[in-house]
Amino acid sequence: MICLRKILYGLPALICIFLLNCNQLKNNEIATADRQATTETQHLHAGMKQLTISGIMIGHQDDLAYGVGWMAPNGRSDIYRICSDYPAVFGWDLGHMENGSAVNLDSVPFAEMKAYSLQVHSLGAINTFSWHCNNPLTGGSAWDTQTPGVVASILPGGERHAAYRRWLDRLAEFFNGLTDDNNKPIPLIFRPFHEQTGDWFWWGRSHCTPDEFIRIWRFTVEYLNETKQVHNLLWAYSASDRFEQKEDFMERYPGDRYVDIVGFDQYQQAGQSNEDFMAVMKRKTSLLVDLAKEHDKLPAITEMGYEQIPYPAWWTHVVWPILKDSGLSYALFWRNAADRPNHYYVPYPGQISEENFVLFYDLPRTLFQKDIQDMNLYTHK
Ligand code: BMA
Repeated sequence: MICLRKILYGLPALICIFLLNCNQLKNNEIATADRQATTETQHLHAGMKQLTISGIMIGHQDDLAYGVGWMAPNGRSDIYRICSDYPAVFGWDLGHMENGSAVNLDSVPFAEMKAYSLQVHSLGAINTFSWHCNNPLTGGSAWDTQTPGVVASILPGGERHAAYRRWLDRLAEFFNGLTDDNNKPIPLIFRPFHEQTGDWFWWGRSHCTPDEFIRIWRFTVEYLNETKQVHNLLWAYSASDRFEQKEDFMERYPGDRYVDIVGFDQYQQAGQSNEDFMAVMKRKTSLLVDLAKEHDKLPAITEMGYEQIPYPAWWTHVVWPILKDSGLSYALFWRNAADRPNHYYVPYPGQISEENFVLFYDLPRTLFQKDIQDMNLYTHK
């Protein structure tokens, strides 16, 4: 059932369902970066495009794994606790999988992440994976930027290249192992080497040349798609907040044949006024959406938030004005940590923006899980 609250207002959504069900994969044209992407993955890509007509999907990182004051496994979600609905997009992070660790850098066991991802898929919602991988040269964290030449070291011919292939082998096994009841790999979004316009990760702007960045990105795509036969990925290229012009955003862009989704990550900082945040976000979002149109990509805010949401009406007064006429596919809000009391980005019961989040949820064009479950994003013909 489509959620009733949105039927009342949601004519665009109904039109969208109609379009989704009668118009897919025109002329067998393959529009995904991976030309051998599974049919379901191509459907997801086409379906996400169509969905931008009816609204913007709302996402949350680690939504099912933990939240403020609770840890899984217990099938909870801070968004569900407030709205009786789940987000439409679920973010996960693969950091530490590269080492063969059983848990990720935020203590989520990969076995559970797999189960959650399958649950998300069965709900008709979307999974996106980022990768805060360790430094392959020093063994330090993703934030270890002291040693130069790390990206160069994992390129073909580099001293850590073989090790990097082993990392990708582990990711490939995970991606290929995410299979549905029919033994088909579930489509997902992969967002590696994110925030590359910033300097805080070893793959960041001041730690490798544009050419090195582009080469490692393309190698990663080709290795997973061709060597490892992973064909359930949409590739997301996502910048940090450090870009002013299109040229800054595009400096490390790997090319249209290697990207499906373009995005950026940006947070409202403590002390930053709502007006300032809205102005910056509107300007950058419009720049992103223009770029996405020029390159025929899906635009998204791949991370967003205001830590502790100190302003009670933030969702309808700040977030919605940014998103509402943007043309974005989705916006993903960051995690509600269970072990860091002040590190949360969506409300939980009792948080000061809880009521306002429900108003935001009730807006006809914010899309949550119940709004997209009947879109048959993966299977429509
Ligand atoms: C950051 C923080 C960290 C976390 C990292 C990767 O923004 O939330 O606590 O380890 O993301 O998820």
